[in-house]
Amino acid sequence: MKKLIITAAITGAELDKAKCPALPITPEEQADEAKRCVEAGASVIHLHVRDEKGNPSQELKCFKSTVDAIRSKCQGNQPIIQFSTGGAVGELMDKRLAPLTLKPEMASFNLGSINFGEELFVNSFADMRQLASALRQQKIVPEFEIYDAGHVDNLKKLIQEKIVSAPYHCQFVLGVPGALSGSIDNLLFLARSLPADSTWGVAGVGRYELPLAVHAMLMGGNIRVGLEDNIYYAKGQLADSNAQLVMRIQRLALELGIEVASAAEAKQILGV
Ligand code: KMH
Ligand code: ZN
Repeated sequence: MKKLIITAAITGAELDKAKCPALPITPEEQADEAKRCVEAGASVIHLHVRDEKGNPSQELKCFKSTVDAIRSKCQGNQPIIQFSTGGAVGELMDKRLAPLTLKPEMASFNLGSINFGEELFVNSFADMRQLASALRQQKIVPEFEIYDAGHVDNLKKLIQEKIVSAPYHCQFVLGVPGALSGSIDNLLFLARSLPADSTWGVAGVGRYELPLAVHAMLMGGNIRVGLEDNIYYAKGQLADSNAQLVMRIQRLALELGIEVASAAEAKQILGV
């Protein structure tokens, strides 16, 4: 049976410690949290970073200090580090691409524009072509972020244009206010709409995180959890840490007889 890849989205760009006291912000906090997540079964760290003031940043130097801290904390069991190229809402593509010269193993590839709460998260076709070219240049494996049903069609359009090539690692990010909600029907629809030669995972936002994760497990998909997507462990109970959310997935997988991929195995599966 296929091994389960768990991604931990540990920080994101939208939260602060006032809303989520457990949120790792500094390179040291992010590295400690990444290590705990890897020990709990995560093999991919989806990474956003902050500047000295704790604000979201796409500056190369901020990514570098966090990556260096993670690499030195996780010696002997290095996760795949996946840079966010989405950044914070409103950031332009040139800035979003700046840290890619650090050549992380993976980077997110947002497949279209959506309403993001009251704001707009813009990913035009021109943006996507620019991103694809930067990833190709640096030999970085993309993870295709799908927030809405039409984003699968956008992926197919980019395939037709030969802008991107197989295999396609897709992440359904469901439940963003302004995009597709996290119903099981939506997950089933998306999973059967993907192009051939795709793998997929699901990141449920907020209350969708756990039910979508459980369904994905049974469907042979991968799972992303973490404070970027969901700050609660249960209704009204804030999560203590990202690792707590990862550990729950690890336990559920164990009960179902599903093996969790190690970081080395995930690297092989994802071809990084
Ligand atoms: N912060 C969101 C607006 C990504 O990492 O590529 C976008 C995001 C996607 O988190
Ligand atoms: Zn992100």
